Amino acid sequence: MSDTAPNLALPAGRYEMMLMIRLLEERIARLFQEGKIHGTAHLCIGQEACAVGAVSAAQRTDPIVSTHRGHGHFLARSADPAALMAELLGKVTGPCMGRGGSQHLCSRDLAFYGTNGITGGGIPIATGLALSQKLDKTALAVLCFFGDGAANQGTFHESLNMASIWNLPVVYICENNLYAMSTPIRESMRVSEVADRAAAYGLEAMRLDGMDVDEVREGVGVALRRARAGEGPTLVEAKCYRFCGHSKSDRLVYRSREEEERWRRRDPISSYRERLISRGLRQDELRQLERRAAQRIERAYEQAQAAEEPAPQQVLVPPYRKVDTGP
Ligand SMILES: Cc1ncc(C[n+]2csc(CCOP(=O)(O)OP(=O)(O)O)c2C)c(N)n1
Ligand SMILES: [Mg+2]
Repeated sequence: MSDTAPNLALPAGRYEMMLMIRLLEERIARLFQEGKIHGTAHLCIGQEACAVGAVSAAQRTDPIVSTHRGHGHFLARSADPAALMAELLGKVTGPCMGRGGSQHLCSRDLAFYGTNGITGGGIPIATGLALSQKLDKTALAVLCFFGDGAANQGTFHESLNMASIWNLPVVYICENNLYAMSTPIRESMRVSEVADRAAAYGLEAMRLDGMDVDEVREGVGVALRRARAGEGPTLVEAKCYRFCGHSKSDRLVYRSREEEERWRRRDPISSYRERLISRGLRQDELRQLERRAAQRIERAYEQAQAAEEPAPQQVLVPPYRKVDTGP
């Protein structure tokens, strides 16, 4: 097998990318415990199908706006785990030269307009990006990720209204993992689904199974085509579940082990593996691909570990590094 980046247009490539995200985040969790990564990090373990499905439906130059839970979005776009790892370890080879970290991770070269520690903070940024695509008459459409908690922020309501009246090329993707920190969605909104709110602003609504990478890819693909055709924005709700705590200090007292187990049985990675086998992919091919994904993450860690720390005199240099955008 070659060592080119996983091809997300192919089912095996989507499987490999989901696995890379999972393995990278498990590595990140260990590095946190060992005190090698500082600050905070929110893991998307369990939500990989949303990231890979949505990003795989977009063109490489379509702008992406992410959230505080954004490692998966970044990796799906960049396919460069070493850059992400370096950023988290504060090394100069990170896309923000180690100064962005998990919560301020961005790369103009990748049209990746940032993870964001402010709940709902990315939604107006995505809306502005969509307005600029329209004014500049580009053929690009924006992917805007956010959580169910962010759908209760004013930024969500104002942005959706504005995007709707101006018919902006943007796809709003709510990764509804049923909780905002410890608050279950049923305690924070009266409507049963975030997608119900699309009607209030005259947007198309789309409800997707966020544990199914192909369903997300297909649905977001339809929404992107609508956006590009000038048919306006869509509010996509992808129901999913985070398998880990909200962040590193969460004891998960607000949800039951039974609920977690129910969702774990729908693990987006193992269930997709079964689907690929039922469609004729051989076990040994999958195992080879799994070994390669694990090697890629280990190599990424070694490269990031070996990279330089930023020099003090670099502090005034704008924190952007050119990222290899591949072929
Ligand atoms: C404006 C703002 N308010 C509160 C917080 C604290 N906070 C961090 S993450 C989070 C929950 C976000 O929930 P959701 O949007 O559902 O995303 P998830 O963490 O579930 O992916 C909150 C309230 C914040 N970061 N920013
Ligand atoms: Mg949530």
